Amino acid sequence: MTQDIFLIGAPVDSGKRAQGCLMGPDAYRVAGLAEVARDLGHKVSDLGNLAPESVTGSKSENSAVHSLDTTIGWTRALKRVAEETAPKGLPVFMGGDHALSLGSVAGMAEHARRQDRPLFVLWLDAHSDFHTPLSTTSGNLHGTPVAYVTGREGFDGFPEIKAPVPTENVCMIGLRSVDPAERAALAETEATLVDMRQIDEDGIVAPLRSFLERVAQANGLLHVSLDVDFLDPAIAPAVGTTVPGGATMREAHLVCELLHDSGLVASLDLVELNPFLDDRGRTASLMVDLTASLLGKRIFDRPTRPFGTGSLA
Ligand code: HAR
Ligand code: MN
Ligand code: MN
Ligand code: MN
Repeated sequence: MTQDIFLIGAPVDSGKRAQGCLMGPDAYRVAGLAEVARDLGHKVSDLGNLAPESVTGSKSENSAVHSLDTTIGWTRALKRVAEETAPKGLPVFMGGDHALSLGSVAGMAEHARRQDRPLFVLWLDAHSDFHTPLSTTSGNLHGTPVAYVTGREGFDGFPEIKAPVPTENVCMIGLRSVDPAERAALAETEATLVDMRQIDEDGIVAPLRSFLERVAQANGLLHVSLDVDFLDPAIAPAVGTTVPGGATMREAHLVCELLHDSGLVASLDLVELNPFLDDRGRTASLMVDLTASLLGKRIFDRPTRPFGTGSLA
């Protein structure tokens, strides 16, 4: 299955204090993301880099919160480009820090609403990113997108989300750094939370397959948000928030290979790459390799087991 792929550079660097993610889109270009996708037979358009809309005067009740105007500006711009590109193909958001998902997922939620289909979100991350601007103690808004898109309170000034993603449509895989306020809030939800211990004990395939099965049964659209820190920092050092004990090379490829076989992916974020921290480009190259697996690269062809038939449970 070949697709129309839209590469959207989103040099968002407002979601945390340490800078460098703004270089992410160009690192993906240098690492050959467009060429890899074309080699797999896809039609690829690089739309260049987006800029945030101009926003001034936003204020948060939480004095820790920083870069609110810029982050709201990015959210508006990204939401719009997601809404524009999703009806025509597969948008790939080349970040940029994880604050970009405030906009990409908000736009996909609107796209899904217009299609009258449910949106599902797969969050591949060490972190749950379930703070609100009121609960965050770091003030770093890259830790908030899942709360925003599921309709939690506290996002004054951000675009309205008409059809928030139900928490039962959210699956987080790779968790190993969850703050107390996030833990308490997540306990009130129906989100599927797959931490590293579960992956160690049961493997990464079982929870992913059962989630994909649910997406297929519901005729859902799937947004995948891949945070570099999902991966173990030994293989992916170019990230500000390294957390030891992450996914291995093969676990990550297997996730992407299964995502490809599912045929369900409607949009993709590549986030938190900080090229300033990379080691001879290897993190950028790994993220491109993983994207290749997600877009159909395989070692050998094999019969794919269909999703949505209930046969995989
Ligand atoms: N929970 C912490 C905070 O809110 C760390 C969030 C870090 N988030 C990312 N993206 N790096 O997952 O500050
Ligand atoms: Mn994240
Ligand atoms: Mn993270
Ligand atoms: Mn590969």
